[in-house]
Amino acid sequence: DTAHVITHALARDTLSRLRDVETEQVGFRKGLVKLGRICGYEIIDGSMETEYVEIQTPLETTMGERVKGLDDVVIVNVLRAATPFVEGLLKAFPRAKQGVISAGRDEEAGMAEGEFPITIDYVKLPEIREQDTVIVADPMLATGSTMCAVLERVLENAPEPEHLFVLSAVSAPDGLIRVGEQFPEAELLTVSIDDRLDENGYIVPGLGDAGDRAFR
Ligand code: U5P
Repeated sequence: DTAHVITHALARDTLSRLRDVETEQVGFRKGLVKLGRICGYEIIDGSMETEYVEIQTPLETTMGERVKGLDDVVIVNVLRAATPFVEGLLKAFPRAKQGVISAGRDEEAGMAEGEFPITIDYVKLPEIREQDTVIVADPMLATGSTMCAVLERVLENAPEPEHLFVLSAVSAPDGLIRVGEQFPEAELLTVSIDDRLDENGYIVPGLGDAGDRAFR
């Protein structure tokens, strides 16, 4: 019970297209944008409250609802694969602030004891406040090495936010366990928990290298 799986039928449909090796770059990017939007709606539905507001329709005054906290959202884009995913999230959270972290696995160094060394090149984050909902998005959570390095930077010198979501499209059990152990306050959200990691640290069945499929 380490993670919450987003089971919306459109999320499963969209992820299946992303997995398909026949889905080329434009389709892949569009799919990630769509999946980001669906995941954003699921986050709102699952964890954000509404308040009642009086509204005037063209006919009469009635009670309506408004989602609370939409001004207090910070989305962290883990470059580069998360960029289209975050574009979709921003459709659900149009007033979110966006942080950017360039973090990547040193794949030349290789995987040792289930972890990769992580290089962080660029970090630009908005201020994080207690009332914020922070969403750290990376389409793939494999060994969890990237996410743990990113979360360390996001949380240093910041108060504990109201919500800290770690959002991935595809995750591996090992990575979820690692992130859950190192950051127990994080709420892990994913569209699929896949079977395993291969010897190169790729998720199987997975969808391949998300950054390459979106951008190369
Ligand atoms: N990654 C993929 N596909 C995989 C495994 C990893 O694209 O099957 C990339 C992702 O872009 C992500 C990072 O940023 O590696 C996550 O790997 P890890 O640090 O969790 O091992």
